[in-house]
Amino acid sequence: MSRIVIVSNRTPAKGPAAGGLAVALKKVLAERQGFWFGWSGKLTDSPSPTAQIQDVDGLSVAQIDLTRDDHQAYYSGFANSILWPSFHLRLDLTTIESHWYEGYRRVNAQFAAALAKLLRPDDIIWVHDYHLIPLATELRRLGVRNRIGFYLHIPFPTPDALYAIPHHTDLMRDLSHYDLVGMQAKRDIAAFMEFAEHQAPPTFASSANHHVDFSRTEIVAFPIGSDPDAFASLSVSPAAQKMITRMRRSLGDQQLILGVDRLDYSKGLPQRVEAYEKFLAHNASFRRGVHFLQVAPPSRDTIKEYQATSETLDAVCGRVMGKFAEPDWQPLTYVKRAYGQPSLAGLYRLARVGLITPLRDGMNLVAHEYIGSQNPEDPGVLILSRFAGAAEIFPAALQVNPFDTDESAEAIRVALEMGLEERRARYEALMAAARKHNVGDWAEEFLAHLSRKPGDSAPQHDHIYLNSVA
Ligand code: ADQ
Repeated sequence: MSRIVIVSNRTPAKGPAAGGLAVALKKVLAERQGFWFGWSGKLTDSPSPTAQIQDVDGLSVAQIDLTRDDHQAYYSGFANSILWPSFHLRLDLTTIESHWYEGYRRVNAQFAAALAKLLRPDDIIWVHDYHLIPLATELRRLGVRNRIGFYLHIPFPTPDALYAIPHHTDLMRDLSHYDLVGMQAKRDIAAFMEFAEHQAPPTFASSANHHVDFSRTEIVAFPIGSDPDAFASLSVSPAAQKMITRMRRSLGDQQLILGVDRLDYSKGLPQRVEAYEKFLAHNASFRRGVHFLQVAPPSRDTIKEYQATSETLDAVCGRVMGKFAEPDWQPLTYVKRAYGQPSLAGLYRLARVGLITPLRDGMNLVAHEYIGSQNPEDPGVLILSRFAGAAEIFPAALQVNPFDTDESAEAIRVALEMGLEERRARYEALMAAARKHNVGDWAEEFLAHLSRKPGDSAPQHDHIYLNSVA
């Protein structure tokens, strides 16, 4: 059986895996042999031409170091100040520095050079996310002929947002050098098709001679999931119970409304707090009977747009406290730190409402985890943004437009007043969908596709929306 090589910006650390994705990919490697390749997290004066291989909890991990300048241009610059905001349709939050692109390509070339030395001819290579779009091009340039797949964890941009990215045609040509490109949702495939069919109009800086040929690349939607049954078990584990007991003590009879996110402008946090503010303003009888807990540890906090989001959130939370808090009742708690999965599972289980309202999201695994953690006898209600990839999987959630804070406020009221029968019916539909899209099957399906030799017939499953784009 071929080895599997997983490539991502960062590799897993020692200790329990932080998320379902890392668990599922570790399992793939344990079953199929292979290794994980990525950046070590170390910044050095000169780039490392060769990867250091080490054993991380029985997993073979190959890592390279990057120079400070390259990392800044590749990670904070091109990947997270251009690609991330543009792919999330936040062109207003992009910062464009032309030299970042060179750093981005340089790091991808460095990844390719170090990785190529470790490859065997029949290894199957699975590359993850927007940091590494050019990797297949760089590997092919070095003569690598292996099957190479790419999975985009974030949404694919609409054509206008794509055209706003410097060198977008080169990036799309990079995608055409993969054998398989996987995306989260039908929405992403549709946006990709839009580009593939019409391609970018020329500008004075780019000639018209840049048609990208996708005829050798399969583009398939593989919606990612979590392991809902693992969350069901975790949510009744002693660690989760400890969190539940602690929370019950402080909540008393109040119903918990919960948000869990990385602190990122794509997650719609200020809008969410504003929706809660409107809910309290319009439904005075609920005051003192509810509490909103938002868990949002900082991420990418060296980037100024992330600092600004954090400040906005501080201000909105302060405003709601000032308006509604009383000496013996606080409307919300905002916690800026991460929790381990068992504690999160406890919080999810206790929450009568899961408030998951990103402005745009590739999938949103918190939605899957919230569903998995519910008590089937007395489940909570998921309020979900229609702009998360998860919205395609979970029609039984209360879906809202996160920009319309009046609508989200009304959804909070409906969720809190929902009777047991409807909550159970919705939960059953949601749990069935979460199981169907579990992360283990997701990884197996992607790899089954990628392992096919050209000419083999396609496996039959309902994730395929497009086989190839001519
Ligand atoms: P993220 O943007 O990080 O991921 P999400 O899918 O919601 O978003 O979360 C990923 C993981 O982080 C989950 O397992 C979750 O438990 C954990 N997490 C989130 N907030 C946390 C907190 N406050 N404390 C502790 N853990 C927390 C990107 C894309 C998503 C896509 C995933 C996977 O942006 O759209 O769903 O990749 O493909």
